[in-house]
Amino acid sequence: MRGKDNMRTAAEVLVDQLRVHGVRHVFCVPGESYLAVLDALYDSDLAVTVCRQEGGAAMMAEAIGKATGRPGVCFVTRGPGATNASPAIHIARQDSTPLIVFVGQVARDAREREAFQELDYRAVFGSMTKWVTEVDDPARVPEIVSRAFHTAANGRPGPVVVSLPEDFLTERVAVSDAPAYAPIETTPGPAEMARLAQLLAAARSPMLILGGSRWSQQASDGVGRFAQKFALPVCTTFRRLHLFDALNPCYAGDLGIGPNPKLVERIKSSDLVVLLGGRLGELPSQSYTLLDIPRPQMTFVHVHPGAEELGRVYSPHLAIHATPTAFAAALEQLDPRSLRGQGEAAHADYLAWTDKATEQPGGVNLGAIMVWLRENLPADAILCNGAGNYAAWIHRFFRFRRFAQHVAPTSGSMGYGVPAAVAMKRLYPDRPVVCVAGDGDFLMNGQEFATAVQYGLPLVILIADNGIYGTIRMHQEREYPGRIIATELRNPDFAAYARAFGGFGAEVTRTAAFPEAFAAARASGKPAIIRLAIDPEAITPVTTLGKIRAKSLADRAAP
Ligand SMILES: Cc1ncc(C[n+]2csc(CCOP(=O)(O)OP(=O)(O)O)c2C)c(N)n1
Ligand SMILES: [Mg+2]
Repeated sequence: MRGKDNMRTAAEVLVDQLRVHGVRHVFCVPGESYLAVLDALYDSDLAVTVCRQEGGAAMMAEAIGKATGRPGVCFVTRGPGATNASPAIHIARQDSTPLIVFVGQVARDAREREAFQELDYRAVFGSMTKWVTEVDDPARVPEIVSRAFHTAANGRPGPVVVSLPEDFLTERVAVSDAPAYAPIETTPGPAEMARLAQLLAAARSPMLILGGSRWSQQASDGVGRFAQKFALPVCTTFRRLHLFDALNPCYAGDLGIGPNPKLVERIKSSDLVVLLGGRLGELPSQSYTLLDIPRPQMTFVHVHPGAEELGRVYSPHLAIHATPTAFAAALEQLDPRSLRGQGEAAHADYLAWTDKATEQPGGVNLGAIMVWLRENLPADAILCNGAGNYAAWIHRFFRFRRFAQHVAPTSGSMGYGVPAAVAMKRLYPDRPVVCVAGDGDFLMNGQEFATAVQYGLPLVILIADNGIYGTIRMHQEREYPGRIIATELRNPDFAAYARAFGGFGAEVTRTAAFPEAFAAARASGKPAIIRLAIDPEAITPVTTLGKIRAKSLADRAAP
């Protein structure tokens, strides 16, 4: 409770700083180490979501950072609370997402004794974060929190961890609030844009690749208009499909796992590649085979908000240190008159690749369900997922139309979809939210279904249940055919699981039954789980487990 002397506790100052910096949602699992912060939240108007595991809470905050571009915030307790939160910190790092994790710490006079649950956060999170710190002077809370927001959100965004010793949180202090942080837009220089115009005008087969963070709907629309004007083909990197309207006549598809071979060919044979916002990491670069390292084989322009990313892997012919938002605005002013790309042909390839679901073994065709969802979900619906082979059908067949319509980890962390869906439904109560999860993936954070029930969040979770850790089984059959170990799963009754938590549960064993089950899930008004009975043979949209095993055996038998 706030004192009458105009002094605030460090915890109260901290919560007031969150408000100053525009935070609306806080995710947490409580701990005795930061009771004073919880008490300060009691008096604030911030929406607090209490979760079942810090892994879920921190991923929810990360999802907020992804969808809004502003730091997501979570509070976890010391030691085990902090280590449970580490998957989300790693995701925020690899996905370039602004995230601030506040962690309880032992009292200042007990530090360095390995007190109860004590951890050296600088050592533990040092290589995973942009910044880790421990505050111990209440008067410096406004300064430290302000730096945390600036650091997490600016340049290449990423995670920040702030450790809060328990005893310091209740100390009273007279200190002023910091001003609100503002995102710093790094804009391209006129000489760089002039050079880019020359390169584009001279190119015969250019390609624009979009990735990374620091985007907005406006930036995506701006790039879309520029592309259309000059028929410039545009593709997206792994799990960044939402950065461009899939039905823009220049959209060429996404560079993920199992991309359209025609797209890969088109990029390899292009004479100019402009990479906007992304790092072109291992997955989109097709295991670093797409562009030569360090000097790409074609003229290569890299636009990135983090100066340290320019020249880190690829040595660009032209490096532009700019945020995608600022670059998109500058791009609209650019006039490379003679530019005429192959946008229409690239888009025709994309449409043909994604038009119809491929044939699959078993009663439920996940591709057909994605096609149904893309045709029947309202335009403002959000899709969330984690990692597993099931996601291949989302990437291939769902056509994302707007920014942040897809919330999923480029870092390939399982267990992300359920917490992300909870966060999206908390943030946007009026927008339909669908989570697609694998059976393995779902149970890594399935406990957060309880959080959805607790807050009355009617999201719909589709569990693609094939009874296996399918991705790993696929690799296993390729490398060690027939030697199946540790990839089979005996699953619970997922529909009954949903009902036991107080939600809606259903099961679909035939594709044709899906629309009715989906309608019933939505009509229930409750958080819902629909189990999809997927044949384990249906391992990717283009092949089966049996075929992978047979090929591997045949390759081994060959002299
Ligand atoms: C946290 C985490 N642990 C392990 C992995 C390795 N991994 C990647 S996909 C996968 C299996 C996913 O299984 P499931 O969710 O059932 O999807 P499926 O591949 O069967 O469609 C595993 C274990 C990972 N990516 N992330
Ligand atoms: Mg599975």
